[in-house]
Amino acid sequence: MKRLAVIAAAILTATALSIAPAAAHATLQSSNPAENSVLDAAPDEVTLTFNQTVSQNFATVTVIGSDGMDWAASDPVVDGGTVTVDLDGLGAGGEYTIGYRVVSADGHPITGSIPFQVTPSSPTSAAPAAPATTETTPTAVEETDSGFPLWTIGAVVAVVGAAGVLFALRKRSN
Ligand SMILES: [Cu+2]
Repeated sequence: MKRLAVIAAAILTATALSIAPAAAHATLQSSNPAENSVLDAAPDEVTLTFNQTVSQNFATVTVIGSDGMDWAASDPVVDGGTVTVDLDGLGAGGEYTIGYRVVSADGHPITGSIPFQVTPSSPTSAAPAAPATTETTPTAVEETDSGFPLWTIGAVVAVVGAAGVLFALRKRSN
């Protein structure tokens, strides 16, 4: 029983470590809208193209406006190396930031953000971009991470493994 616990702990720890090894992981190749692009209308969807297949699970994409709202109107759809999220319009003209988090085939989470602008050509600029004032501007867009990060699995496994080792050691010292 004691030995079993030790073996189980060893296996679990090895499994946790095997999540880590680095193979070439996915990198973002392009996006639509492109980084720093200036659009005169809200796009229908956001597409991210990676250089290799990414995991069907764990993908999250947000489209955060300067109002702090997430305008992504669907869950991300992963098709090979392409991740798409629908937009159901956007808010006022201004800055938006695509925030993404995907897990590449080698298990590494890939995160990034892609800023773009929408400047409606209509004369009614509802929300003019405020010029630099001393007013505090909300710069940090907190990325809500609704995905289930792989590292938490590793952490849980590691904790379970450590507990098993501790248990075994404690039994031995009795
Ligand atoms: Cu990697």
